[in-house]
Amino acid sequence: MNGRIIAIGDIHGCHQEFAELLDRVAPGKDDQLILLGDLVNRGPDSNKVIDLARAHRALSLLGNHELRLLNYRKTKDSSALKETDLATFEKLRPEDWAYLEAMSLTHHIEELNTVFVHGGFLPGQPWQKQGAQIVTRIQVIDEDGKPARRADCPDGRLWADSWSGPPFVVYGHTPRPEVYKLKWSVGIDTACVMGGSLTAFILPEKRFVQVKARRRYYP
Ligand SMILES: [Mn+2]
Repeated sequence: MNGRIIAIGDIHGCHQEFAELLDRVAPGKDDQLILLGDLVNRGPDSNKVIDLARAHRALSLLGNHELRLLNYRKTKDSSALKETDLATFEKLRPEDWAYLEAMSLTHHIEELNTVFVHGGFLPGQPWQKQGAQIVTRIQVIDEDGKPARRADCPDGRLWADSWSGPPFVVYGHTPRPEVYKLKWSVGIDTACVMGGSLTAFILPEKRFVQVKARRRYYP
Protein backbone atom coordinates (compact mmCIF):
# COMPACT_ATOMS: atom_id res chain seq x y z
CA MET A 1 0.00 0.00 0.00
CA ASN A 2 1.64 3.21 -1.15
CA GLY A 3 -0.88 5.93 -0.46
CA ARG A 4 -3.10 7.00 2.39
CA ILE A 5 -6.55 5.77 3.33
CA ILE A 6 -8.94 8.69 3.80
CA ALA A 7 -12.21 7.68 5.47
CA ILE A 8 -15.03 10.23 5.56
CA GLY A 9 -18.18 10.07 7.71
CA ASP A 10 -21.83 10.66 6.84
CA ILE A 11 -22.06 13.38 4.17
CA HIS A 12 -25.86 13.44 3.73
CA GLY A 13 -25.92 15.69 0.68
CA CYS A 14 -23.54 18.31 2.15
CA HIS A 15 -21.60 18.73 -1.08
CA GLN A 16 -19.93 22.03 -0.17
CA GLU A 17 -18.46 20.69 3.05
CA PHE A 18 -17.44 17.50 1.21
CA ALA A 19 -15.67 19.54 -1.50
CA GLU A 20 -13.95 21.68 1.12
CA LEU A 21 -12.79 18.60 3.03
CA LEU A 22 -11.41 17.10 -0.19
CA ASP A 23 -9.49 20.34 -0.80
CA ARG A 24 -8.06 20.14 2.70
CA VAL A 25 -6.92 16.51 2.52
CA ALA A 26 -5.94 16.79 -1.17
CA PRO A 27 -6.11 13.11 -2.17
CA GLY A 28 -3.30 12.06 -4.49
CA LYS A 29 -3.45 9.32 -7.08
CA ASP A 30 -2.16 6.67 -4.66
CA ASP A 31 -4.65 7.58 -1.93
CA GLN A 32 -7.91 5.69 -1.42
CA LEU A 33 -11.01 7.57 -0.38
CA ILE A 34 -13.53 5.52 1.64
CA LEU A 35 -16.96 7.04 2.22
CA LEU A 36 -18.74 5.47 5.18
CA GLY A 37 -22.28 5.53 3.78
CA ASP A 38 -25.27 7.89 4.02
CA LEU A 39 -23.90 10.03 1.21
CA VAL A 40 -27.45 11.07 0.35
CA ASN A 41 -30.64 12.48 1.90
CA ARG A 42 -31.40 15.35 4.28
CA GLY A 43 -28.78 17.79 2.98
CA PRO A 44 -28.74 20.23 0.07
CA ASP A 45 -27.62 18.11 -2.92
CA SER A 46 -27.20 14.33 -2.96
CA ASN A 47 -26.44 14.23 -6.70
CA LYS A 48 -23.44 16.52 -6.33
CA VAL A 49 -22.08 14.35 -3.53
CA ILE A 50 -22.29 11.26 -5.73
CA ASP A 51 -20.67 13.15 -8.61
CA LEU A 52 -17.75 14.13 -6.38
CA ALA A 53 -17.46 10.60 -5.02
CA ARG A 54 -17.33 9.21 -8.53
CA ALA A 55 -14.81 11.83 -9.71
CA HIS A 56 -12.49 10.87 -6.84
CA ARG A 57 -12.93 7.13 -7.40
CA ALA A 58 -14.14 6.77 -3.85
CA LEU A 59 -14.98 3.41 -2.41
CA SER A 60 -18.45 4.00 -0.99
CA LEU A 61 -20.08 1.85 1.66
CA LEU A 62 -23.79 1.25 2.04
CA GLY A 63 -25.60 3.34 4.65
CA ASN A 64 -29.09 2.79 6.04
CA HIS A 65 -30.36 5.71 3.92
CA GLU A 66 -29.08 4.17 0.68
CA LEU A 67 -30.45 0.79 1.78
CA ARG A 68 -33.89 2.29 2.39
CA LEU A 69 -33.95 4.03 -0.99
CA LEU A 70 -32.83 0.86 -2.80
CA ASN A 71 -35.50 -1.19 -1.02
CA TYR A 72 -38.21 1.31 -1.90
CA ARG A 73 -37.12 1.24 -5.52
CA LYS A 74 -37.57 -2.55 -5.52
CA THR A 75 -40.74 -2.88 -3.45
CA LYS A 76 -42.49 0.51 -3.84
CA ASP A 77 -43.57 -0.03 -0.24
CA SER A 78 -43.76 3.51 1.07
CA SER A 79 -44.43 2.49 4.69
CA ALA A 80 -40.69 2.30 5.39
CA LEU A 81 -39.94 5.73 3.92
CA LYS A 82 -38.71 8.59 6.09
CA GLU A 83 -38.31 12.35 5.99
CA THR A 84 -36.56 13.41 2.81
CA ASP A 85 -36.51 9.98 1.13
CA LEU A 86 -39.07 10.75 -1.57
CA ALA A 87 -37.47 14.05 -2.58
CA THR A 88 -34.11 12.29 -2.89
CA PHE A 89 -35.69 9.32 -4.67
CA GLU A 90 -37.09 11.57 -7.38
CA LYS A 91 -33.78 13.33 -7.98
CA LEU A 92 -31.57 10.27 -8.31
CA ARG A 93 -30.44 9.67 -11.90
CA PRO A 94 -29.80 6.23 -13.45
CA GLU A 95 -26.05 6.61 -12.87
CA ASP A 96 -26.73 7.44 -9.21
CA TRP A 97 -28.80 4.27 -8.79
CA ALA A 98 -25.97 2.29 -10.35
CA TYR A 99 -23.64 3.91 -7.85
CA LEU A 100 -25.89 2.99 -4.90
CA GLU A 101 -26.31 -0.57 -6.19
CA ALA A 102 -22.53 -0.99 -6.26
CA MET A 103 -21.93 0.04 -2.63
CA SER A 104 -20.23 -2.52 -0.41
CA LEU A 105 -21.31 -3.46 3.10
CA THR A 106 -17.80 -3.45 4.54
CA HIS A 107 -14.23 -2.90 3.46
CA HIS A 108 -11.38 -4.74 5.15
CA ILE A 109 -7.74 -3.68 4.90
CA GLU A 110 -5.77 -6.55 6.31
CA GLU A 111 -2.42 -4.84 6.58
CA LEU A 112 -4.00 -2.14 8.73
CA ASN A 113 -6.08 -4.70 10.65
CA THR A 114 -9.00 -2.36 10.03
CA VAL A 115 -12.59 -2.71 8.81
CA PHE A 116 -14.74 0.15 7.51
CA VAL A 117 -18.53 0.01 7.89
CA HIS A 118 -21.49 2.41 8.11
CA GLY A 119 -23.09 1.47 11.42
CA GLY A 120 -21.01 -1.11 13.21
CA PHE A 121 -21.09 -4.72 14.35
CA LEU A 122 -22.77 -6.85 16.96
CA PRO A 123 -19.94 -7.85 19.32
CA GLY A 124 -19.34 -11.53 19.97
CA GLN A 125 -20.24 -12.69 16.46
CA PRO A 126 -18.04 -12.89 13.36
CA TRP A 127 -18.26 -9.49 11.69
CA GLN A 128 -17.93 -11.00 8.20
CA LYS A 129 -21.27 -12.79 8.57
CA GLN A 130 -23.38 -9.87 9.74
CA GLY A 131 -26.01 -8.66 7.29
CA ALA A 132 -27.03 -5.25 5.98
CA GLN A 133 -29.80 -4.77 8.56
CA ILE A 134 -27.22 -5.02 11.33
CA VAL A 135 -24.12 -3.37 9.91
CA THR A 136 -25.87 -0.35 8.38
CA ARG A 137 -28.13 0.30 11.38
CA ILE A 138 -26.65 -0.75 14.71
CA GLN A 139 -26.04 1.96 17.29
CA VAL A 140 -26.67 0.28 20.62
CA ILE A 141 -27.39 -3.21 21.97
CA ASP A 142 -30.67 -3.68 23.82
CA GLU A 143 -31.17 -5.78 26.93
CA ASP A 144 -31.86 -8.89 24.82
CA GLY A 145 -28.53 -8.47 23.07
CA LYS A 146 -30.18 -7.27 19.84
CA PRO A 147 -29.01 -4.36 17.71
CA ALA A 148 -31.10 -1.20 18.20
CA ARG A 149 -31.30 2.51 17.49
CA ARG A 150 -30.04 4.81 20.21
CA ALA A 151 -33.34 6.75 20.11
CA ASP A 152 -35.40 3.58 20.65
CA CYS A 153 -33.22 2.28 23.42
CA PRO A 154 -31.68 5.15 25.38
CA ASP A 155 -30.35 2.78 28.07
CA GLY A 156 -28.77 0.45 25.52
CA ARG A 157 -25.03 -0.04 25.52
CA LEU A 158 -23.13 1.41 22.56
CA TRP A 159 -21.94 -1.46 20.35
CA ALA A 160 -18.48 0.10 20.21
CA ASP A 161 -18.19 0.05 24.00
CA SER A 162 -18.48 -3.75 23.86
CA TRP A 163 -16.29 -4.20 20.79
CA SER A 164 -12.86 -5.53 21.63
CA GLY A 165 -11.31 -6.18 18.24
CA PRO A 166 -9.41 -7.12 16.29
CA PRO A 167 -10.13 -5.74 13.81
CA PHE A 168 -10.15 -2.02 14.47
CA VAL A 169 -13.44 -0.57 13.14
CA VAL A 170 -13.94 2.83 11.47
CA TYR A 171 -17.65 3.72 11.28
CA GLY A 172 -20.23 6.51 10.97
CA HIS A 173 -24.03 6.51 11.49
CA THR A 174 -24.13 7.53 15.16
CA PRO A 175 -23.89 11.33 15.11
CA ARG A 176 -21.94 12.98 17.90
CA PRO A 177 -20.48 16.43 18.50
CA GLU A 178 -16.99 14.94 18.36
CA VAL A 179 -15.31 11.77 17.12
CA TYR A 180 -15.66 8.79 19.44
CA LYS A 181 -12.27 7.13 19.65
CA LEU A 182 -11.75 3.92 21.60
CA LYS A 183 -8.98 1.33 21.57
CA TRP A 184 -10.67 -0.80 18.88
CA SER A 185 -12.92 1.64 17.02
CA VAL A 186 -13.50 5.20 15.97
CA GLY A 187 -16.87 6.77 15.12
CA ILE A 188 -16.48 9.72 12.79
CA ASP A 189 -20.06 10.86 12.11
CA THR A 190 -19.83 14.37 13.52
CA ALA A 191 -23.32 15.40 12.38
CA CYS A 192 -22.46 17.71 9.47
CA VAL A 193 -26.03 17.87 8.16
CA MET A 194 -27.23 18.93 11.62
CA GLY A 195 -24.76 21.81 11.73
CA GLY A 196 -21.81 19.90 13.19
CA SER A 197 -18.79 19.09 11.08
CA LEU A 198 -17.63 16.65 8.42
CA THR A 199 -14.72 14.48 9.54
CA ALA A 200 -11.99 12.64 7.66
CA PHE A 201 -9.84 10.03 9.40
CA ILE A 202 -6.56 9.43 7.64
CA LEU A 203 -4.58 6.20 7.88
CA PRO A 204 -1.94 5.09 8.57
CA GLU A 205 -1.15 8.41 10.25
CA LYS A 206 -4.39 8.34 12.32
CA ARG A 207 -5.03 12.02 11.79
CA PHE A 208 -8.41 13.75 11.79
CA VAL A 209 -9.34 16.61 9.47
CA GLN A 210 -12.63 18.44 10.02
CA VAL A 211 -14.68 20.99 8.15
CA LYS A 212 -17.38 22.91 9.97
CA ALA A 213 -20.89 22.81 8.48
CA ARG A 214 -21.91 26.07 6.84
CA ARG A 215 -25.23 25.82 8.61
CA ARG A 216 -27.74 23.40 10.04
CA TYR A 217 -29.55 21.75 7.08
CA TYR A 218 -31.67 19.25 9.00
CA PRO A 219 -34.10 18.99 10.67
MN1 LIG B 1 -26.87 6.21 9.04
